[in-house]
Amino acid sequence: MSQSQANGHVYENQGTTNAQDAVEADSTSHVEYDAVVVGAGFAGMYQLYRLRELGLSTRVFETGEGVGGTWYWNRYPGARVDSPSMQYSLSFSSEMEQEWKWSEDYSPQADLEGYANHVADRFNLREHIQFGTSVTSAVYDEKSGRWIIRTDRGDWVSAKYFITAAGCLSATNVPNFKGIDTFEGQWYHTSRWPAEGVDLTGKRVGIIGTGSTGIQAIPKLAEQADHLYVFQRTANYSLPSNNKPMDPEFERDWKESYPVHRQRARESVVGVEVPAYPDRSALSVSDEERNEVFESAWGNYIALLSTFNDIAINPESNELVAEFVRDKIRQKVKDPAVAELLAPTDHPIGTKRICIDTHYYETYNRDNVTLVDVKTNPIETITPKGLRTTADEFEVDVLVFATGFDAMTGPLYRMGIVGKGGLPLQKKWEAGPRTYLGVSTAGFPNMFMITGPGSPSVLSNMTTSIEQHVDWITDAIKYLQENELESVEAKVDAEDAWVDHVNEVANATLYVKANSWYMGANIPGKPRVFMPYIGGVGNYRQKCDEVAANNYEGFALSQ
Ligand code: N01
Repeated sequence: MSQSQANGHVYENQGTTNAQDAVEADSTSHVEYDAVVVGAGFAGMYQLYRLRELGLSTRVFETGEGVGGTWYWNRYPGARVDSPSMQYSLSFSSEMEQEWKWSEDYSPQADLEGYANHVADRFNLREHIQFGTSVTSAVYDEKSGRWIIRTDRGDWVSAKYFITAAGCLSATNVPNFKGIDTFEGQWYHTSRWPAEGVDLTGKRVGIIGTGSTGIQAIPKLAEQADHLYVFQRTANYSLPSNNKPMDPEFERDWKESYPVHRQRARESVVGVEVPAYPDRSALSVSDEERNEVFESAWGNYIALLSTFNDIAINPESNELVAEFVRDKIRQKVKDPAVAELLAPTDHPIGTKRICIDTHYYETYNRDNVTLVDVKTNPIETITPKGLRTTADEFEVDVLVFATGFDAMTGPLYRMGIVGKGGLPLQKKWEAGPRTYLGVSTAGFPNMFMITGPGSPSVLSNMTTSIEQHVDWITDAIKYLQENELESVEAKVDAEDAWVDHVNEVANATLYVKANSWYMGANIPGKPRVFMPYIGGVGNYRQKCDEVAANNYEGFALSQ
């Protein structure tokens, strides 16, 4: 590694020796940084920016060849954000906020990747990012009080602070289908879609998965393919995005009062400013009034689940919204049997991530689209020519896996994180993730997780939550520096109390009833635990601020 790459100090032949196998004496040179950040999406880039402000030498490792994280990897046709563009953006630079122009209400992948590149260029971040490099292990060396970080390039560095910014949905999940190796066509996971695209003209295409990704991709794949087979195991609730080109007047108005909008988002429940509805139960109004309220929210889907105060907790109220959405599906899909298959009945609405679409249900009215129910007749095997269910055989040229992610913990486990006493993170969390505030975990000093399990993260507008975490982490590091402290580590009792609280608020909702990736239910063998914090972005921020104001209450600080 060259000095110019680094802004850290190069040490020859000084491998640290006491931290387990991965840290054993190493004959290669290494660089010592103040901080290592893993991931160059919005989280990693903003963390780098803030640490540079503090004067810390920082290295960012990024598996991809470019910045953008989610928006670098998810290039599948139809990929688009589901938070409004004016709110799904970084707020730390008011100049950038004013300069940047979004072309649509809900940005497509290309715009977001372009924005990520703009952030990197505008703030000269690239020189501190090592692309095409995956962290293979990060081991805490108790003797030196430093993290030893190894990469798939065979090199290693050390750092005082180790910060994960690898996203919650970056570890792809391709189910272990029998026969997958025998398939003679092309297959792709949506999150590893080739940058140059895939020409599907004249092809028979099969897609497995009807979550947010599948629901966005299916209308686009149907436009290109000769025939599209959609293999659906579980129907999902999807609402129309009503996406449209950005209205210049709306943009101007919003930009004029950006700080007010941002503050409202920070204090909100899900990190997005949404219309306020009266605080009342869905059961407290007439059918007519309720339907009017639902109709009004249909045009602003983020609001639908906030129209009444008991949709997430009262099965009866929840069912009223669910049936409203099922009716919409029945109105859109011409074949009643297909409509019934597409109408979800096995989980309360909102307990799996609500999907947002552009002409999803209408796509099933096309002659070249076939919906295949793989719940009733599961996929038996992938064959050389396609796929066989227990009822039928399908020949396809291309298979698309929209089969999701090993969410939240997956990206962390893939980094091989080992804390004090040689304890792997995966071992510590074998019964489910245990964190204090979702940002730290006992036994892993000076390690911070941006949008980790136990924080609002995936239940919120990610840019709001990312900025809150990065600011909090940066302040914590500044506090250590100013007070000449060497390390910060969550205390076990504070962590236990936080985990109890995370579980208590989740258990008071209907969320725990669904077999969702929030619960780890999509990955065989993963513990069934509700991973994100559902207590609300605003409340969570307040709690984090209180902890900081009380000299990092619940953390052990050492000199
Ligand atoms: O993944 P998913 P995703 N046989 O896990 C099916 C974010 N996101 O990539 O439900 C057959 O939701 C599985 O079926 P089932 C967003 O947070 C955001 O779609 O397990 N089917 C399901 O249908 C989202 O929630 C945006 O029965 C199998 C699908 O694959 C998250 O990413 C866009 C199967 C996986 O759905 C993940 O969404 C896209 C098998 N063996 C994503 N295994 C926006 O911002 C899995 N499936 C708009």
